Amino acid sequence: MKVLLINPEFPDTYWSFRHALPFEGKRCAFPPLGLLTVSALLPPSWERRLVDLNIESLKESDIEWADMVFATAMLVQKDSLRQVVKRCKAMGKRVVLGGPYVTSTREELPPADHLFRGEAETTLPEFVADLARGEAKAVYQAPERPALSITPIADFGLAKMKRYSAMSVQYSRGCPFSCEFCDIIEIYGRVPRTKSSQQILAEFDALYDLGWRGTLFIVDDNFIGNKKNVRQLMPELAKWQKDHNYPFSLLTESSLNLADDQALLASMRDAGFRRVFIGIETPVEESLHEAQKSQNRGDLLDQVKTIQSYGMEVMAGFIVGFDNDPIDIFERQIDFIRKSAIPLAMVGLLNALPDTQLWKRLEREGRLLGEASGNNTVCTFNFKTRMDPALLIKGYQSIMQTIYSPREYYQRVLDSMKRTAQHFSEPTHYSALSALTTLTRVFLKLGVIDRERKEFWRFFTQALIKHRSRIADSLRLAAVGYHFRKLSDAYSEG
Ligand code: B12
Ligand code: SF4
Repeated sequence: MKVLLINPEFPDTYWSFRHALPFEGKRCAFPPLGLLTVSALLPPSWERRLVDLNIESLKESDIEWADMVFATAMLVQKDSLRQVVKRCKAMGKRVVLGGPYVTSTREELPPADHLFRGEAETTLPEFVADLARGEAKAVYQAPERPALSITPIADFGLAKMKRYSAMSVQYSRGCPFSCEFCDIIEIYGRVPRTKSSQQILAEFDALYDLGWRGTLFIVDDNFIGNKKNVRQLMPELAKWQKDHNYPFSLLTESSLNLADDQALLASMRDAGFRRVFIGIETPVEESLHEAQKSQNRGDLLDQVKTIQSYGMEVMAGFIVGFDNDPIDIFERQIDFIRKSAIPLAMVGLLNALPDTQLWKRLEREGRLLGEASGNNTVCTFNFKTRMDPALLIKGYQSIMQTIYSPREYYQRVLDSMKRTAQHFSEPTHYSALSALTTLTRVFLKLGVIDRERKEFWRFFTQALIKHRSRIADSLRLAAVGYHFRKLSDAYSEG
């Protein structure tokens, strides 16, 4: 059996990092871990190929080669998914779909032969057996959420690693909180399930043996969802990193209550965590209450500062469009982001995702307008907002323009670098040649061609004086800032 695994294309959003990747000569930020996991669940004798449309195009010869096509998708990939299915069906292929979009959408899906709803650890082996008997079903619905002890090591070798700027692993699924807008807890549950320490370290080994060095994204919904297990893992992870001379710079997602646990923060620092993404959402208490985000309470700015003091750059999600947002919400978000020293502040408009508590409430209130695009940075709503939508969009654009204006952004980077200053030096895995190439590209684009070059040199001089040992980090942040500025320009025009 020959299986072609396809990851559809993402639109140009914050997380695509599309305008920043060319600086380091990469095509895409992260590999499609869902498909790499699916591949590992297939019988070893089956042949497989991966085509990630974010790094390459889908050739007719690839489709011809395959007996079966497996595609995944998030909501934001649905248009590309539709095209993929159309092409593969037109060439007479059996098409299998799975992933978060297929699991949670209420829309009509493209005409595939087999649909997988939910996690595939138990349903895929069932499908393989059914297929052998000629009795494969049209829909496979995972009966329950499987224990991660049965999740195999992802087939990392299938990915063209050099084209990605980071690799991904997953330690846990699910989150114990109950934010109203969140579909994680609907798809992956409220009881966080983790892999064992041996399992995750085996994945670190696999990536190390394949030659990966650099950023590793632990893609958990909430890394500290099961604190007991994470506390056990940390010393082992720290030892692994030390034994291998710190090959991976770790990035993960966590809830803000990470700030309450200084022992855990210290152990994460020791294990090599250098960046953490946090859902802060809003500084407005009433809106946090509305969103049932009870874990974000107290002095949020102070909590961000605590995390930064352990050497971790904080990245964060922010939302505007809550019913309780006051008229000055835009200024308040800007003010908070400025004071927080969070360079990568991902601000989005509230959207209701299918099956969430928010979706159900808006449906009850007769305010739901249809399914969202999944891209919460395009200026549309899928529900009737309390605030005038035109005002919301204008305010949203003003936040984007302000926080990504070069002077504001570079100041936040410098503030963040000051707060995260530690004694660890730059990772040793950067090759001198690639560092030099990146440096040249950044200098040329941001220091010579770009209209904001004066701000760049002002920033770079400061970084050189104050953070000489972290030049690679400052260049990375300058490149990412350019990406966000490009996006904010595009949104303001749109
Ligand atoms: C890592 C990640 C990303 C990475 C993407 C990496 C990549 N290339 O895939 C990045 C950071 C880029 C990203 C971005 C976004 N993401 Co994201 N992301 C995740 C996260 C945290 C982990 C994904 C992952 O690797 N999981 C591990 C694998 C093993 O799990 P899995 O994909 O679910 O796969 C299992 C099953 O679903 C199934 N399966 C999956 N595919 C297939 C295919 C077949 C054929 C079969 C049989 C089975 C199958 O088998 C697997 C094993 O059980 C998930 C949450 C989550 N827990 O999954 C959100 C999640 C997928 N993201 C989400 C969203 C909304 C986004 C953004 C739109 C956020 C934003 N507003 O900007 C952006 C859009 C991307 C873009 N560039 O425009 C939503 C999707 C909601 C939806 N209904 O589609 C999720 C569920 C989380 C959330 N609620 O925020 N994301
Ligand atoms: S903390 Fe994050 S993952 Fe957990 S329920 Fe809230 S939004 Fe979802």
